[in-house]
Amino acid sequence: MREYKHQEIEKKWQDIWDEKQSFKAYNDYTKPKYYPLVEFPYPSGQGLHVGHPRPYTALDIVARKRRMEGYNVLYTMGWDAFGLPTENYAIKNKIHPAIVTEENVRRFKEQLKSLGLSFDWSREINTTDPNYYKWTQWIFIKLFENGLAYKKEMDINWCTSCKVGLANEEVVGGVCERCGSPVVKRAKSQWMLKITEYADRLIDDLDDLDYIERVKAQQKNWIGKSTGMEVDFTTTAGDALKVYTTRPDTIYGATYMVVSPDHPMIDERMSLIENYDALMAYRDEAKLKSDFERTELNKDKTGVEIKGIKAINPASEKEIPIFISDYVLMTYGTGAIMAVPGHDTRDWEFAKAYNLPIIEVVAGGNVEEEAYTDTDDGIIVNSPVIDGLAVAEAKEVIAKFLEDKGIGTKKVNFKLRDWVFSRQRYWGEPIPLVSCPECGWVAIPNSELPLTLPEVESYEPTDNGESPLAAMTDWIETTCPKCGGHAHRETDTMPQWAGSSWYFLRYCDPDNDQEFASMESLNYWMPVDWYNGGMEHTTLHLLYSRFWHKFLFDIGKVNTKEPYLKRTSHGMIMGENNEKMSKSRGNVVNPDEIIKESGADTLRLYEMFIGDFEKSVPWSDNSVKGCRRFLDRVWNMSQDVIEGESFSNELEITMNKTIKKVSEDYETLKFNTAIAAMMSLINDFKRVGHVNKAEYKALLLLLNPVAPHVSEELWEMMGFEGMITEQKWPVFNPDKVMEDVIEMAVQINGKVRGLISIPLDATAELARELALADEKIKLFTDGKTIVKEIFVPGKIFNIVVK
Ligand code: ANZ
Ligand code: ZN
Repeated sequence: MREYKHQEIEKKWQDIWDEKQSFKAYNDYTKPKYYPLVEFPYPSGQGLHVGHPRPYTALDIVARKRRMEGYNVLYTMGWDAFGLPTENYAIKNKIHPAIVTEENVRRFKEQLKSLGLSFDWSREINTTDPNYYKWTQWIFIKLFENGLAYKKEMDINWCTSCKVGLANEEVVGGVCERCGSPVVKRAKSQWMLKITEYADRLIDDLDDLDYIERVKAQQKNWIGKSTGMEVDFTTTAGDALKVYTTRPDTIYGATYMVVSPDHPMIDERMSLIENYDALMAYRDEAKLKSDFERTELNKDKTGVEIKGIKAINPASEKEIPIFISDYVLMTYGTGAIMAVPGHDTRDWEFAKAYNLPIIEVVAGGNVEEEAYTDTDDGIIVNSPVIDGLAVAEAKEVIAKFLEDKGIGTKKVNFKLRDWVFSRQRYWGEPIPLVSCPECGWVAIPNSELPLTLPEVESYEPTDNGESPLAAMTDWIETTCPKCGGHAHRETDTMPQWAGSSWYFLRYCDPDNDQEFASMESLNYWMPVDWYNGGMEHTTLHLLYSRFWHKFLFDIGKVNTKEPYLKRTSHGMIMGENNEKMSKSRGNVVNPDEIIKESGADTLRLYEMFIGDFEKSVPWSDNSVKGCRRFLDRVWNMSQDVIEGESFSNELEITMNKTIKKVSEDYETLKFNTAIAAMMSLINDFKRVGHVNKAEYKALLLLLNPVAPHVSEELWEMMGFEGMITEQKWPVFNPDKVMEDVIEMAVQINGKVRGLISIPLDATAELARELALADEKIKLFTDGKTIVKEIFVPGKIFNIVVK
């Protein structure tokens, strides 16, 4: 018996697959297609993390199974390679980011190849390749031409350490998502993309998609559709102060108003305001806080009353004070609110701190103790126009009342903001626009694409917030494509999210130099059938790419309104002690070492076996060894295989059941239970004392998607025909998967009183014996006489007692 030498075997089959192009996706449009997709990695300097193989192996299993089921499968890989870490590394080590990228990609690719993933490497793409980003720039120009890209002076999130503007999504808990440094507000003119124009469609179209629920919920929350009213409150300054509220039914309880510290009314009404300086001091303080800090619950409420101006509550007609406070943001609604301390927690905390009246307008709580917010089924009180009405009805009646008075309009708001699309950094796609004093912003002609990054002396970001490209005078000075006059190039670059917003389209036709992909290839391959990726990308990449795709659909460049039919997500792999793996904790597991010591098949099997795919799991060296032992057993068993071209009688049911279980579990992310079923199959082989060729073949076929190298080797060693990757997926016989023990309901006088576990082919005698021994059923039969029994084999047992 030969030894299981994983290093030799794995190298051997990887070379054969390469040479035979076993996993090539053909543009053979007559075959049924399947397009599984995994998120392409950012090739960081750390190399592959053991977290990467988890999702890649999962969809590799699906891809391999689909090929065996007769599909033409497009499963491939690429590099999302623009971005800050590479640029920061380049700055520190004075190496061009393109060279750093090349080196990192080389290493990543070698590592991924050593995992035996069935990627079609002929379709590999790289977002930093000018032949790729030519099309990223082309799409940007289309967005610009269609009015969806615009430049705007705005307060942006500025990372004090990376020296770069960040999108809201990149600020987590008030700090930079990448480096953890504080984020402050800074005014800067930025390119923006109007993702908000797609807000409704991005929500509504989720209904038709097979995304896991938590992804749908997070996207909906992030877009944050809110239905309410804008209402004008008159002020003693003579003009109206407009608020946004989702609770117009509580208007009688509005005992004061709050405007954002940067609300324009403050400067507009400066002459009437008695404490302007105090307001300015507060405004300056608020600038230092992030939106997250400002709107957090459970923080001390602060604010300053605007002295000299009062407002009138249009329902109660009472005069009420106006405050500025940082818990009201200028960037949402109208930047002003009617405060209802009886029924809003933040307002309640503020009212307590500033001794403002709290009025109950929905009955049921105790508003002196806390805000009563759970009011969906409440009844309105202390509100003349709507007293006694239920909340839902009161909303309608008061809306009509305010509309009739001409001071209220219904309004829908979204939390989603337009996407800040420019970065003041070097290592990104140049924005292909020029600024002309005569014509304004003009796109460069297609013939000049790609607009490549020029070589610069230094990639260092500048303290004044300009991109390093701004120092490149030769490059900047250009002529206007429209009027031929003197013009300047845009020096900002695109954010890292640009290249990944459409990469799945490029995989369909990666070498096309006429279009980003031909319509023919898109018609065939799109949409992606199954996309698996990290939960952390739900509100960023996943939303951005859906937006770009919808836009491309609108301009007739893609054939489907959604890019991905199905979205699932994997849990993270943690350190042994359940903490995040990190260099500083010293708990990082290197996949190369596992592959070297135990083999890629073991690593793949282990990562699929380790636990519920959707949950995070701690690493365990011990179970890695256990997984290797399982493969050893499969290997050693090869020498005991006896003749037999069909399943033996003893194993027929077991074989069919295992095929069914493994096939179904692979489709529903239950890789761990699929593997457990194969482990138990081996025990069954031992139990009955033999395994024949048909049975062993089936096991190898089922195992192949998880452990492709060793299953190929054993297939060859056994002298089975062809390569295992060229075989058909095994099918089960539905007649042979019946359970042999079932749970049968027992009825006493027509009511189900208990369940008995009983063999499928049991007789009425056995059923009676089991039923009368059951504790629950005994309660109904003890001391009674059985007058009749009706036994329906395999279905139900009826007893009539007196
Ligand atoms: C009165 C009221 C009474 C409110 C009540 C709530 C409860 P969503 O659902 O998130 O859209 N609001 C409006 N603009 C704001 C801003 N710029 N900054 C902070 N808060 C703002 O929330 C809408 C509610 O948030 C609005 O309805 C308003 O408070 C507040 F029992 O008006 B409400
Ligand atoms: Zn011009």
